[in-house]
Amino acid sequence: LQLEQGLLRAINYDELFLVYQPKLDTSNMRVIGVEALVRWNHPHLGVLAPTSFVPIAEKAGLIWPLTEWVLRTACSQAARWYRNEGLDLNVAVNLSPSVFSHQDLEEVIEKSLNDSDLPPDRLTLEITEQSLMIYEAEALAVLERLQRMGTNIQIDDFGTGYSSLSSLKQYHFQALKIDKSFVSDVVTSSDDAAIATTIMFMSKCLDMDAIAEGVESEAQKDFLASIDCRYMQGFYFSRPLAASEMADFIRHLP
Ligand code: G
Ligand code: G
Ligand code: MN
Ligand code: NA
Repeated sequence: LQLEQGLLRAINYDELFLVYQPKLDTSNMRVIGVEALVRWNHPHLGVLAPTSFVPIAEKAGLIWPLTEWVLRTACSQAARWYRNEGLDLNVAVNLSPSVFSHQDLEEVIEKSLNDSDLPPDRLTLEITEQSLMIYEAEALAVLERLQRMGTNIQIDDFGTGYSSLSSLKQYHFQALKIDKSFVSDVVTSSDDAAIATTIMFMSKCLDMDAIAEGVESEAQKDFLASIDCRYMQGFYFSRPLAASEMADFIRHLP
């Protein structure tokens, strides 16, 4: 209950902040985009990870104001990187399934883009398979309009939920993100290697990109490269960074 009450204050009084984890094209070591990840700088408990408060936000009906805050902050940061540092970065925001039931979702996304003057193709929405299952028809219609507007849609944690393979066929998403639970043992587990290889194959057949998440070692990177997975994200390349650290990170890439 205390976290719940604190969360409303956190959203309204800037106790939340975003960190940004680079996604790389490992064929040329360029950054293809960054994923915004929310943190809560709690006045007594210190910095909290989203796993400890996003579920609370869901239960307390605060996921919508939280999502609005994240969208607004991520879009204005992407615009600021470009304006102040000449960094042209695509920024990705995670959308919980429940926000698809909100009637203002499209409007808030458009407003976040307009207010920050960010071109729609610089925004990526990371959605999970659940969003496609629970809100199938509505979610697909909303996503189709958002994609027509120019935003990119990626399927997060791919392979961990009930894959809506029929919606993958009906609808052309930009990318599948291979969940880190398959990447962590991809070198030692033949099952995980088979799953990663299958997701790669499927994404190619469906003309989507695939991005491996949670890459922590050179061996994982090499295996993924061997199955033609060029897009990767993970601690091996970079932990999530403060906005102010991004220019330096990019400057020091090989
Ligand atoms: O950021 P971290 O590395 O701890 O992420 C943990 C989980 O929290 C991930 O599943 C991630 O997708 C989720 N998450 C991070 N930021 C956001 C956010 O802004 N909104 C939602 N809905 N989930 C987020
Ligand atoms: O569900 P989602 O993919 O949005 O989750 C992103 C989460 O994964 C964040 O909590 C982020 O900090 C975490 N993460 C990013 N890279 C790595 C990594 O290489 N290893 C592990 N274990 N977690 C990672
Ligand atoms: Mn994500
Ligand atoms: Na994920």
